[in-house]
Amino acid sequence: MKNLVVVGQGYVGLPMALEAAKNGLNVVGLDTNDKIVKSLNDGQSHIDDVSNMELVSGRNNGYRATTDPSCIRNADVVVVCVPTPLGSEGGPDLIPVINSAKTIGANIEGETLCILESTTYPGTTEEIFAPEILKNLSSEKIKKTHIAFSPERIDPGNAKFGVKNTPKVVGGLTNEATELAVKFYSIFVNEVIAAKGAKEAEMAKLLENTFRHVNIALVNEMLRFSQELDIDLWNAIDCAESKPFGFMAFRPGPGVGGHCIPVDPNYLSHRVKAKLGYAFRMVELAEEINIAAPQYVATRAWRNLNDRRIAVNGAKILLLGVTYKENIADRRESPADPIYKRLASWGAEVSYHDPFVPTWTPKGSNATLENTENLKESVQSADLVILLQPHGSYDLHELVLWTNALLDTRGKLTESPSVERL
Ligand code: SAJ
Repeated sequence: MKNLVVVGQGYVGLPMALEAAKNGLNVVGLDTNDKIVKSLNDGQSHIDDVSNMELVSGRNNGYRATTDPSCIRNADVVVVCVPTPLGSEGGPDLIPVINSAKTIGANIEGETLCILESTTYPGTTEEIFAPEILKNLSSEKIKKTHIAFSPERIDPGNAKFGVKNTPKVVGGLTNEATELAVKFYSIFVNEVIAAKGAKEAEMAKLLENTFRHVNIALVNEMLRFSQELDIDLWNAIDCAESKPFGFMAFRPGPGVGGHCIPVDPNYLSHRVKAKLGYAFRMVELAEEINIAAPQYVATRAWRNLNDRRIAVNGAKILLLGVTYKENIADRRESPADPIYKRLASWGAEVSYHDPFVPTWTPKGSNATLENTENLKESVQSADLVILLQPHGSYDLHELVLWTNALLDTRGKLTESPSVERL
C-alpha cells in the first residue's frame, strides 16, 4: 500500500493527503479545479487549516496535485473527499460522489482499495458509490476492488485535533475491505476503529452530528422559556457542567451554521422518510428550533431597543462576527445572514465587524457591506451592538467599556447595565 490518490483537495482531502505523504506514502491529490491544482503545486494553500509551509513540506514529501485522473491507474488506495451539499429534496447532492466513482471505475487498474469519506446517508457506499465504480469492470477486476466508507472528522479551526490524532472509523462492504482500510489508515492515524460494515460507519458520522444538532436545539429552546421565567440558563448550564459524568454542555447561540451540523442530520431524516415513509421527528424538531434562532435574536434586539424607546427603524446596529463560529473565516449557513435580513427589513441601519470577513453580502440581500474600519468608534456610535461570534481578537472587556448597549448571543459577557445576554 504505497500509492494513494485523494479525490477532492478541500478542507478534508488536502490535510489527509499531506499527513499520508508525511508518513511515507506516494500521494497524488486529484481535483477537477485546475486553479486549485496549480496553486497547490505552487505551494499556495487555499485551506485555512493548511499553511503554505505545510504544503511545501508536503511537496518535499512527494505530494503533487493534478486534474488528470489517469493517476488512479497506479493507485493502491483511492480516497474520495468531495462535497455532498444538501440537495433540493433534502438529501445529499451525490453528483460529485457519483462522478468520482465513475472516474475511478474508468481508470482503476490493479488491486485497489476505494474509500468514500464524504458525509452521506447510510447505504450510499453500497447502493451508489460501489455500483458506479464496479459497473463496467470485468469480474476479474471486481474481485480486486475493495470498497469501504470512513467518515471525515475534520473540525475546522481545531488546533488540538487533526488527521493524525483524531480516531478514524472505517467500515467495508466486505471484511477484507474493512481490514485493508484499517491497515491503510493505521499508516498515518494513531487510532483506527473497525465498524461492523459501511452502513454502521456512515451512521456513526450522522449520529455524531445529529447528537450536536439536537442538543444545541435543546438549549436554544430552553433559553426562550428560561428568559420568560427569569431564569439564567447560561448559569444553569455552567452549574450542570460540573457533573463529571453523563452530561455534555451545549450552549445557546444565534443559530447553527457550518456545513456539518445543520446539514448532516437532514440526510438521516431524508433517508428514513424515503425508505420507511415516516419522519425522524427529533431531527425535524431540532431543525425547526435552530432555524428560528436567528429570528429570536432579531426579536430580542428589537426588544432591547424598544425598552430604551429607540425605534428599530433607523437604529444603528453593529453585528460583531458574521462567520458561522468563532476564529474561522467560514461563513456557510452563518446565522448572521438571516439576522441581517430581518433587522434590515425593519429599517435598521446594520453594519458589521469581522476580522475574517473584509466584505460581506448577506445571503438573501443585495447589499454589500465593507468591514468596519474603526471598531471602537463603531461600537461607541451604535444604538445596539450584537455579539454573534466572539473571535479571539476581540477584547470583550473593551467592548463592554465602549458600548451603549450590547446584546451578547454567546453568554460570554457578564450582564451589566449596558450588556444583555440572549
Ligand atoms: N453551536 C452552538 N452551541 C453549541 C455548539 C455549537 O450554537 O454548544 C453552533 C456553532 O456556533 C456553529 C454550529 O453550532 O454555528 C456548529 O458548531 P460546531 O461546534 O458543531 O462546529 P462545526 O460545524 O465546525 O462541527 C464540526 C463537526 N466536525 C465534523 O463533522 C468532522 C462536528 O462533528 C464537531 O464535533 C465540531 O466540529 C466540533 O466539535 O467543533
